[in-house]
Amino acid sequence: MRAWPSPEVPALPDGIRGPQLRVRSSHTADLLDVVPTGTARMYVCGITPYDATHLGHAATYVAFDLLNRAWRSAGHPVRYVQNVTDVDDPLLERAAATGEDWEALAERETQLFRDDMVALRVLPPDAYVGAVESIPLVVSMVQELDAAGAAYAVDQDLYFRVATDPDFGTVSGWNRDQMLAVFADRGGDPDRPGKQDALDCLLWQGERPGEPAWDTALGRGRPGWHVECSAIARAHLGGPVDVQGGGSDLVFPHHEMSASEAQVVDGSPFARAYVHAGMVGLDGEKMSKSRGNLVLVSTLRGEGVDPMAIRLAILGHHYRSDWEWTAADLTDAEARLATWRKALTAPAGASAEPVITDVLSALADDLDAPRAVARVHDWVTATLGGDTSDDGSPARLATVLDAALGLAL
Ligand code: 5CA
Ligand code: ZN
Repeated sequence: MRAWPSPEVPALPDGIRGPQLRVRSSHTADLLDVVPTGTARMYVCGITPYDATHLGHAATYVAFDLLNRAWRSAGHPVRYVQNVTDVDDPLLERAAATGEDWEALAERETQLFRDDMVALRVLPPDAYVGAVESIPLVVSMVQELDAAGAAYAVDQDLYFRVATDPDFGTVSGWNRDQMLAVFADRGGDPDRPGKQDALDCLLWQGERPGEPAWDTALGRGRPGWHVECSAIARAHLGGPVDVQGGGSDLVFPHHEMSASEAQVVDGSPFARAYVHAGMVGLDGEKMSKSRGNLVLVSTLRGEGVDPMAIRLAILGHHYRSDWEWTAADLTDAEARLATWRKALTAPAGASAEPVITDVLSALADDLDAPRAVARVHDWVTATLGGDTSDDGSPARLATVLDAALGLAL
């Protein structure tokens, strides 16, 4: 599948390099050094394209864009893979409800997502991979799971036996009760008769009347959700990946299951770090397509909002925190952006070198964008307050903000 065009990433000014990156992973209590050996490899779960990009999606993809940029600032090449869940229950249900062709719906919403990512200056993945085009990969992975004794049939469907992974549960660190409490709400079917364990998850779904299906060695059907991501990540990155990413609603079951499935066939951990972005809410509820309480990036863009103001508003919140989107987030960011532009296009400003160091350190310290933003804002205030002691400093700082924060001013 086509990704989207990349924004320019300027080289950091001479002599400037970011520190090594540390992030929080769900599977361990400590901050983790994510220093890749050779090329850094990141897999981030992509959209299910049945409705347009909302601020929650945008915040999650901006978070992993910061991670991608922090690695690059530290001098590491990065290989980044993202999927598109272009066949799954929510997409088919939406298409059935509106009478639209499911493929047309997926293509339209994927294109809108690409346009939103371009506007927000999010670097594209090196491989942008759909579930449909990955069916052969999924089929061969399910066959490997079957050969490992980790798959069984219930009617026409195939299930993953979670008990075959001795490390099942270590990605989330959740106990069985916590898992069972959310499994049904997050695509699982704990009560289906014939399953060996309530937590076993679908690998392959046999054809249902009126739903799309493909002829494969597993019979006619379509892929389960979790194995889609493990199969794509294994084929396009190899394992273990340095970072598996997504929003915190994917910690369980999605990231637990996809890691387990890969671990059973590979005999090694799926990822070194499992990094999760917090949930963005609106009016006290998680922003979600199924709830319909959405602020869409494309709506804001259509109203003429500068995408850099949207990005700056997102950067004002730490990626791991849950936060509420408010209209004030945007108006504050718009006002801030105007003052930043004034200071950063001046011929001289307050001393920039310590600010550059602090911005890169903040980002390397578990992607602390709010700290970086506050530091820049202090510099802007000093510069506009008349401190022009450093010739050329605005241009140097502007380059770093573009490369590391993705803010083209
Ligand atoms: N296709 C699957 C992943 S394989 C999926 O979860 N798609 S999605 O469209 O529902 O979500 C896309 C990404 O946005 C996921 O990483 C998800 O965790 C994240 N996300 C969804 N809602 C929010 C929200 N309210 N705040 C922050 N991130 C969110
Ligand atoms: Zn995924």
